[in-house]
Amino acid sequence: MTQRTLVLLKPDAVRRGLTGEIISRIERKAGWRITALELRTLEQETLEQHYGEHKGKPFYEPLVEFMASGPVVAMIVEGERVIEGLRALAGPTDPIAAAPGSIRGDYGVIVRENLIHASDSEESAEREVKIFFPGRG
Ligand code: RTP
Ligand code: MG
Repeated sequence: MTQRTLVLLKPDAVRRGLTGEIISRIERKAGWRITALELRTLEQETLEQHYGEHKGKPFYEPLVEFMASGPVVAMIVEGERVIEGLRALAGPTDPIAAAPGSIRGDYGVIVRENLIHASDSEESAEREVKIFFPGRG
């Protein structure tokens, strides 16, 4: 089942110089392809659309502030079961609970600064691709 997903390498990943490492893990998965890639500082409006489901939660404001604190790398990744696959490669939200070998498990400590976002379903992927790459909707 070929799918596409929206991936963000969060500002902590860019600041720490981990984007190359993370991108090469994605590229090494057989049959997955990066079909769009951009370094971009996110506008408030984009973040409100992207994280709308979390509005009102205690972590929402600090999350949006963190996500606007520096550039992110936004990507579309396409390939076999890539939605589930990228969630597995990222690991669970809390990096301390994430297994070594996953991106969050290898590099993260703080829940908010967990390096990577990957769409959590086909519906989210389509919605998020349109937000970050409107021309690719
Ligand atoms: P993401 O949406 O970024 O891919 O991460 P996720 O699905 O694993 O986690 P989600 O529940 O959607 O939360 C979005 C992001 O908010 C930050 N967060 N902070 N308790 C907290 O302080 C807290 N909980 C979540 C994380 O950056 C998380 O990835
Ligand atoms: Mg999420």
